[in-house]
Amino acid sequence: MVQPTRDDHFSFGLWTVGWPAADPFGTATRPWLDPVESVHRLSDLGAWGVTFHDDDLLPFGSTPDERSRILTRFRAALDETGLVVPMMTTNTFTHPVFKDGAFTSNDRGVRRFALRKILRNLDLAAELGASTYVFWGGREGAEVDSGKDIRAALDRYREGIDTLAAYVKEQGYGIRFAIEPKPNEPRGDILLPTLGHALAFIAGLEHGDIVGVNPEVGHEQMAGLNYSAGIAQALWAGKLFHLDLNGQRGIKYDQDLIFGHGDLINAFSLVDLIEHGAPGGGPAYDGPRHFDYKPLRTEDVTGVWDSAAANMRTYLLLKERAAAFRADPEVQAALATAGVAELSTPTLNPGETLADLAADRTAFEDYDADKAGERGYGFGKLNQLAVEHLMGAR
Ligand code: 3MF
Ligand code: MG
Ligand code: MG
Ligand code: MG
Repeated sequence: MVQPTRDDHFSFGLWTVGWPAADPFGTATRPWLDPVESVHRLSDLGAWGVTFHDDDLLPFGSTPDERSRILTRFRAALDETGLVVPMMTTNTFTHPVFKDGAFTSNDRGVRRFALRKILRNLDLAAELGASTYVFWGGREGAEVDSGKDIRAALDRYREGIDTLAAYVKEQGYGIRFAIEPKPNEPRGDILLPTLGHALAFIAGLEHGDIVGVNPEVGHEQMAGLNYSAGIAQALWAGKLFHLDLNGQRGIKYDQDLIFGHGDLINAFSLVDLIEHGAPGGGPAYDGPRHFDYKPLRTEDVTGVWDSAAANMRTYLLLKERAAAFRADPEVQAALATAGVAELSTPTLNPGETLADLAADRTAFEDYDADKAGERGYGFGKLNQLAVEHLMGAR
């Protein structure tokens, strides 16, 4: 059960296992990793897919010859292993040209260059069969309030996404976009800082029908938010197109820990939600289980592959524990006490008007608010059952 298979749909970014572990205070602690080796190692571990930024595979500034040589080798590795490329994305953050952003740089030439860079990689994504294209706008932001007109920046962000979405439709690529929110790092303040901001932005797009979100565990938690609650809202909105699984311990820099190595209780409720759907039914997530983590800087190459395996193993263990939680009659009883299913009943009766409600004395005049206020919901007991299942104590 805890041995990953292709059916689990686990995918990894090339930039995760391939991170050489340079940070703002220290140089790399690990050698460059050949993407072809990553494909083989991930496949051996039971992964199903590999994802990447253009520059992860094809270094910035590669000549057409270099690009085709690298792509030939990479495709051969995919063919040999059967690994798929479910998602691709663009690096619009590393090169100094993007230091003030890509879609939202104050410099118009940079914005035009960014569009071209993304367009070229979208064509490659279509060729490789990717169905999701992620936009993480890490440099779309500012440190200085008066240095960025946020309204104009959002206009340009919208222009960029809509222009590219229109292109994808015209070309008939079966690709959907997924915006990845993050509150800060590398910019002091990043545009579309949370999943909620991104959903509001998407609602104002012309081509928003093919645009959803790619929320990352750590990014939402860096904003102090509840990841699984956010994922539930994205599912509710029909906008959970992809996700980035990892771990984070509180409001600090982006840790990209192994999945579950941060808020384990929230990871449990997340896996329960995306595997089983809401308690009263409702859509579960059927897209890739994508890991965007970083092997700790302290690890050697052995630690890289151990940590990749750990992400999948933790996910599968949580899936097993969540199934046991759902099946437990004591949990069912606790859910009933808490009234969880009752929330799915509409507040008004079918056909009932506000005038009918106003005439219903049992709803107000004869309603015993004090008595209702005495109700115990038993949420603490319910959560203890979750914790005990999570610990393998039940
Ligand atoms: C940074 C990230 C990014 C995105 C990636 C798009 C470099 O905090 O999470 O990883 O996930 O750019 O997939
Ligand atoms: Mg992160
Ligand atoms: Mg990240
Ligand atoms: Mg990410």
